[in-house]
Amino acid sequence: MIVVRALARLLGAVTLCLVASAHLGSPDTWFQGNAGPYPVRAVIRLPGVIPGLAQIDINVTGEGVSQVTAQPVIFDAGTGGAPPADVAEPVAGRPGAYHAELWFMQPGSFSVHIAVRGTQGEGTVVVPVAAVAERQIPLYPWLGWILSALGILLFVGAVTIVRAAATDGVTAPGSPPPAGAARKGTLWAILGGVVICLGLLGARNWWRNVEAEYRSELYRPFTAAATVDTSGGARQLQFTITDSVWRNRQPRASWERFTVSPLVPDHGKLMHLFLMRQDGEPSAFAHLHPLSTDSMTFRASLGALAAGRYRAYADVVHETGLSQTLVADVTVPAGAGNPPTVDADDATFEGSPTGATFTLQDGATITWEGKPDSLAAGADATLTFTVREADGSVARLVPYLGMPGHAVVYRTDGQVYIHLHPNGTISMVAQQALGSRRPTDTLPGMLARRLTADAMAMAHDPTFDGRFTFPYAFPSPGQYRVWVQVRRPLGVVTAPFDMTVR
Ligand SMILES: [Cu+2]
Repeated sequence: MIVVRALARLLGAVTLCLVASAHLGSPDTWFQGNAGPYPVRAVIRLPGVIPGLAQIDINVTGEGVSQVTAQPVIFDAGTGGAPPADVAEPVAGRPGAYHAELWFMQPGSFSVHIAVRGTQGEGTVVVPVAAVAERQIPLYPWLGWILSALGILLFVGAVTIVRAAATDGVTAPGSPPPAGAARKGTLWAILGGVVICLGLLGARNWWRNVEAEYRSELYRPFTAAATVDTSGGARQLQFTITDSVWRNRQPRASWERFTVSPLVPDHGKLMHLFLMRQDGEPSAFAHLHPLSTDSMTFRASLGALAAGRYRAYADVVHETGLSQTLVADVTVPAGAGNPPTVDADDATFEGSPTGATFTLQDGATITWEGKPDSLAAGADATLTFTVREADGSVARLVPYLGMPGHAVVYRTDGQVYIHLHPNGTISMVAQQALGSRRPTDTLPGMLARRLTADAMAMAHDPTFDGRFTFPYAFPSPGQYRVWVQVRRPLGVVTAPFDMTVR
């Protein structure tokens, strides 16, 4: 019985453990862009455990494609230190579709280099991926029972062998067992059983250590806190990174060497902060860009944001290309007057969805094209939106943070949050960081300085078509809200939409 209990405990130690994720409940990476002359769409599904096997689906449009490869490259090793690229296999019956599987052997900030070869030449694109252990795979009960049964069988077998060795083993063939052999055999069987149990106890301790080590390497985002400062009359949101790993720049887990590196501006902003009101309809929402007062504290004016209980999601990107979402709860008091937000890219909103089309203040509309009543979790649901002028013509859009439009997907229980762009779930600056790191970028901040200079020089001249898409699949069932933001002559505008995911 001791053995059974020890085995049960050994197996029970491997239990399910889900932690908050880097992307908050939306672990897959979606990408839409160009590999040289070839338009590429890719989804990278990480296993959530390290080491683990990632599933990569690539869709290439364009003629004459002869080969598609995928290669995982960790930030600080470069392509020279990466395993050779895997050739993605064409998917039968789906022209342009390719599938590859890549092993991620250590946690960290990776890029998946997708290379396309064909008659139009060769093109490569870098897709940033944060490969971190986010969960422990549970021991399935049926597997536990099978292993327990086999373990008991082995134990009984081993004890029987020891007993036989002490009795039959020392008896000449054909002759009867000597007197007292049965007692001697029982003693040896007990001794053998005790030795095996001690071995099992040792194995249990070893296993517990391995498990503790794995748990200490599980991803956890930086801890943060948010408060509202009303001392200056206007309401200022103060968002503070309270995490000791960041304060002391001392990594604890091995992957944290990627998060103690400087922050870099994404679309020119060090932090993109979203506030979602938690207490019911009409929903209130803000997209703010707090300025850093020191490396831990960020402040932004709350403008005309309605009072209420909010959850703040702050997106930051490290120089290593690792992006994180930091979460904090905050209560926003009613404001005295409505001071304007300071940053022209900031926007606050209060209102409720009105189906597939939302009418903006200036009479223009934003429509979710082909919006279904509900969607299946995990199903590819390219979200297409059209902005139309009041007269019904498709609008031309000036860039909002370098893009025609931004979208935030949020499950109303707060467990799923992700910021989408037409190029997918990836951060632009993470892509630049992973693509433009040089072997000479050996000191923290060297690459960050170059990326910051590049962001300043970013051209904002083009205008975009008023129709744009976000590649995405809703990760889990639930009630979702999607906020779409574009820039209009009167400023940044927001349109809310609801979606039920089954
Ligand atoms: Cu932003």
